[in-house]
Amino acid sequence: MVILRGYQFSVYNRIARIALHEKGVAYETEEIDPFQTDVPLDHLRRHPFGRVPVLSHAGFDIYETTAICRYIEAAFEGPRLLPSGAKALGRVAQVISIVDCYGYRPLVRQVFAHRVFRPSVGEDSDETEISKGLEASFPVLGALNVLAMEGNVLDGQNFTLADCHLAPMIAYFVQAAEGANALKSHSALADWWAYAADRRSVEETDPGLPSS
Ligand SMILES: N[C@@H](CCC(=O)N[C@@H](CS)C(=O)NCC(=O)O)C(=O)O
Repeated sequence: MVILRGYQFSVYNRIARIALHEKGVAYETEEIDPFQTDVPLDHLRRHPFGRVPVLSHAGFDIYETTAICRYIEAAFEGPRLLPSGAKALGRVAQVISIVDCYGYRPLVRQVFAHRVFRPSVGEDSDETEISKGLEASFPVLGALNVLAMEGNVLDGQNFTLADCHLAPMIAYFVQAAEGANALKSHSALADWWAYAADRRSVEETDPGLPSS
């Protein structure tokens, strides 16, 4: 049995879900909100840093989304989510690292959270966070646009673990008008998003907003 333990609105949770859907793996979910103070002890035993997601498969627990996705790719049959060529494989790892290190905070925690998510749950938002996030998002979008133009990754044809990783972040970012505008000026990345947004695994895992 496969169980994905995570928070429905988490982009990292969605990355793992997209990989599971792409592979055609049946799974159950256990909802854990890591932002609450009462994260269950069982979860902290599985994830010593108290974040989500954790994947459990036949008694084997694994956390860190990149590791989870690599495990899904190796453990299950289904379409391959990693290319075989050295350059493409390197680019997949590079996109994932860019997204984790430089993209998540500005795109999701600053722009999306303050412009879209917080208002949707009646929480205050901070315009300074949105401006800072937007400013920090430009080098990230620029770097990803260059990689998309090169053609080894985010090519709109071969769906890889890089696509799984980036799609939930862009899906949130473009819900803010500022985010949608910023994406438009990065045409290769915008073309990639037009392709990825229509992908069945991306559509099926859309968490919506708490208020919707
Ligand atoms: N490096 C972790 C990051 C996971 C992560 O940051 N998840 C967020 C939800 S999107 C979380 O659990 N946040 C809780 C917190 O920041 O306390 C991974 O790749 O799984």
